[in-house]
Amino acid sequence: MDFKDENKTIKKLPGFQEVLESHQKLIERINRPEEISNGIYERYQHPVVTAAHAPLEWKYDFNLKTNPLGLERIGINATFNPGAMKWNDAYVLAVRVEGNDRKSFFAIAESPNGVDNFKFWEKPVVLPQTDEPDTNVYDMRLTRHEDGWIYGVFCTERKDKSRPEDTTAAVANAGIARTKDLVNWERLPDLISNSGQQRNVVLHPEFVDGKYALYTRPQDGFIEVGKGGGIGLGYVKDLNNPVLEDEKIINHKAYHTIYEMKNGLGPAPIKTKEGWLHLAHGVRNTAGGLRYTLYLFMTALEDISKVIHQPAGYFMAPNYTETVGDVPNVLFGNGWIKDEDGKVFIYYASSDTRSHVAVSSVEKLLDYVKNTPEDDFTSAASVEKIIQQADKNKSL
Ligand code: M1P
Repeated sequence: MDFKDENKTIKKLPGFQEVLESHQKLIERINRPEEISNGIYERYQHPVVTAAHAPLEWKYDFNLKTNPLGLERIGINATFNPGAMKWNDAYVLAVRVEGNDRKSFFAIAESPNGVDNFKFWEKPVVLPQTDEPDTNVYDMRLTRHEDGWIYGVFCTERKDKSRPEDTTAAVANAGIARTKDLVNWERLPDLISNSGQQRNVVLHPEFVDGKYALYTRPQDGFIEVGKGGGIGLGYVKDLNNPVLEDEKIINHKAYHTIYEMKNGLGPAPIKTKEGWLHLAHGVRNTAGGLRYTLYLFMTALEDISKVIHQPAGYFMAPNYTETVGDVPNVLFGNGWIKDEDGKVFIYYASSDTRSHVAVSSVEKLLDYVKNTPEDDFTSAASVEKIIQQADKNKSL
């Protein structure tokens, strides 16, 4: 890396050429699909965005006078849970970047092909504040709405002031911002709902009866959903006064499933001829802690509150390397992009640490949601389905 001294002459510090070169190599690394696939989607060999992708300009003071030893000044810990959309023919991610200081923020990373060469834009997103500043923001869902705006709905977290003695007590709600260029953002008021807390709130891309439709996840506490939980759907007349009305759970938690403990919607749904495709995460408890996996379901075109297909179990679960990270055993997906030709790029993060892509198509995802057996909630019923399939194959 080149450092400039006071006289603006460029000096090379020992070791920094290597830092620069390895950063460049990482960004330009070609990503290929893994050799083995289940036919439904192809996972890619490398994560698409890691903490090491963060621009060196964010991390280092390049001035030789103020940084004579060439030390990193601001550490980046993780890059995960990205929202996604197509932007001027490029694939862009609104990445949750987390610094060593544990604060998350959003930054746009762009790739020409959706699977590699992701490069952060020059500066992170500057998010305007409401009257009550956010302590932390994360997990932005991008929605290109038919009203002409691009919305970013995200989680805003603040200290729970009703429990001053507990330094871990927090309140989560949905923050709402909108933009026309992904650079300049306008902040709208936070969601106003009857639930104690909200996370995983997602804006539907179309009006429903002239109203904005929002998928929600009402919860009693910060981690525990308590009596609440499930993926909800409610309506807002005016996003300048976003009072959520008629909130109803459309996709419930269920005993002994992958979403036994809680669930939440991922990105805004993809519209297909046969219904709206949804990607969500389900959480179950284990002796080793919570396990987050991804699942799909489909809702009706004429009634977005009606689930018409839901395969049993998970669509994607953490593989061996993905289980490792800051919060182990987590896959979380809040961004996907459908191309004109029907290809679908599913962006997901593993273990709250780095972001990946898996590629599928609308055709395959529809086949998956329609033809994968649904959950009948007992071991005996699962065995019966396997035997039926094996018998059918025998008679071929
Ligand atoms: O640590 C796993 C995930 O936990 C939360 O998701 P949920 O509210 O569904 O439990 C979020 O903090 C998410 O960012 C995180 O990845």
